Amino acid sequence: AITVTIDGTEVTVPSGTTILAAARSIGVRIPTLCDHPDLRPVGICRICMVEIEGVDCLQTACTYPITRPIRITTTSSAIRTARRHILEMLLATHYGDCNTCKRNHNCELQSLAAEYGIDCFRFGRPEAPRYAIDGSGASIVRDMNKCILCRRCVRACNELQDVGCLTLTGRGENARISTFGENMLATAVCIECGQCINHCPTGALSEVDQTDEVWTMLDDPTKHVVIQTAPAPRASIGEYFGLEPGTPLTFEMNTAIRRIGFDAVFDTNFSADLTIIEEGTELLQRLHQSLTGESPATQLPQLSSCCPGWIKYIEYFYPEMLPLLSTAKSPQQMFGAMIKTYYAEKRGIDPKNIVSVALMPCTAKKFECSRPEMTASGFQDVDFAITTRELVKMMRESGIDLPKMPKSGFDEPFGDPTGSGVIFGATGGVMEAALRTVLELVTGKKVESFFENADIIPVRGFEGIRLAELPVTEVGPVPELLSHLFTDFEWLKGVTLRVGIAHGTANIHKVMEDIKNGGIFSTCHFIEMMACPGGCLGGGGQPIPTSPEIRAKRAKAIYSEDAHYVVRKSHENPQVLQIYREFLPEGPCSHKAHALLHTHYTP
Ligand code: HC1
Ligand code: SF4
Repeated sequence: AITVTIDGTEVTVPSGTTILAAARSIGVRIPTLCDHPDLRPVGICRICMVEIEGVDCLQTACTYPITRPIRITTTSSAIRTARRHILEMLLATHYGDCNTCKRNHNCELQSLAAEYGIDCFRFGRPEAPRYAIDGSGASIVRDMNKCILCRRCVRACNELQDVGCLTLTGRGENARISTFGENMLATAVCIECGQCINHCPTGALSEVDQTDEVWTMLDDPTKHVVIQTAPAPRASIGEYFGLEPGTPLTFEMNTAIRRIGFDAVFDTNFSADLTIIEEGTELLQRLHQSLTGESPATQLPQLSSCCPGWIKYIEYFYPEMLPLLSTAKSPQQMFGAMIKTYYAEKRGIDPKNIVSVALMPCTAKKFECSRPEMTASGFQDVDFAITTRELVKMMRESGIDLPKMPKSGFDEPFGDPTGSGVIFGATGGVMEAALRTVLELVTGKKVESFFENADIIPVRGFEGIRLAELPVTEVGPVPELLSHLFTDFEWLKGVTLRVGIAHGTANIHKVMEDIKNGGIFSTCHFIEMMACPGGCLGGGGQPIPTSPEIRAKRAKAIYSEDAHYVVRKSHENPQVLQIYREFLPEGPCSHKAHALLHTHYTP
């Protein structure tokens, strides 16, 4: 350990710690633009310059490793002049007006310019845009006129996501961020996860804004506009209203959504539970085929299929492994199909007049609802997927101060939130919900008799890649729900279920390579894959900023909601069971269930 002095305060840090990290550890704030807690430091923007006694020129705090006792100054007239100069240079090439920018009030460049008292464009400003805005994709918009070349998007796309869509091209004043092969986003190899947006300090990247289209539908008296709300946004939306990350506003959000003008608000938890029944049943079918040798070609491990960013990833990079994907649609899409069939029938509304909106933490969900496979109801099943950020915009336009809203519940007939549905929002949540259900259905015993409570801790956490084993020591009689498919579960007795979890596509990449090479993950029975770091709670449509710390707080909120709900297992969700009785009487994975709730992705 080495002791250094920062602005007169001593601090002892392990050798190799950067000046930036050492300063942060004692609460000294050094401004940065290219630095991000999710990404490796690169020292490009140079805003973090500091003085080191005895060293001639200013040094970048984010890349300077502490290897000897030094005296550091983080604020002085020379430092302030240098930082101002950098900001003025950035503003000289930055085209666009803060007033008309989506990141107004949430832009790191804007905040720093204000902090450093920049009150004129000393080096001028561009009179006209230099680049055309690329809004050709389903989910992401790129406006390179606002780019400051910090490369956080490039690093997110390459380091975190391992997609390699974004890259730096050109030199000097021609340097710019482009897509690989200079393709427009509509044709680029992009998984639409939105991590580039979440890591951008300015308004150069944003989601395709569909709020105007939703407003038009809300204003049309002939339309019945409903919204389903995903599990992750409720744990983060408060961040845009001045609350700490991880302050859930589930029920305040319902009231706000009705005030905005939606005719009904449903909880995606319902269809998350439906997904678990379908996907869990499919897993049992695949296990049965493989363990009894009924079908030697059975595809295991089954890979989860609710994350559209991940689906795009496997389609692009591992098309030959598509048969491993569960055929179950995502909860968003299952709900879409149910709303325009079951709900329309029950409420006596012509499905052509139903507008189905989904509130999602995710940009790729926009792409997902526009997929040609997603029309099982005879219509586009989900019409619009809006991000948490877009809903906040609609709330602001409606003068809503969300935390002050009274609480209200969800609309019938899809019922109240469940613990198993809400944990879908965190990495490992889909797996935990699936295991709660599969274990109980197979053994006939409560999960609580195997674990301390319904928490299945071995699958929780933030490790990028996780592996867990659960021995099935006993089996029970086949429950009614599955009696159309199995006569007994003897074939599962003594089997150790091996499951895997990966989040962030760089981690998914490793797992996929491991499966291909016959490694440990090829021996798994089921693997949950989520494209975004932390799972959906770290999704590309969530409040900015993001960091491991913020995501951990959101996860805590999600798990504490789960612990407080009465129903914590998908197969105990009364509305889901009701749907099987009333609407899908042939049961999970039956012909009708397949037609509405499953799909196939073809290479
Ligand atoms: Fe998700 Fe899902 S968990 S994918 O993260 O399976 O987006 O929140 O709604 O569909 O339930 C997202 C979240 C979400 C779906 C569910
Ligand atoms: Fe979207 Fe969630 Fe997948 Fe991220 S992890 S791409 S937010 S579904």
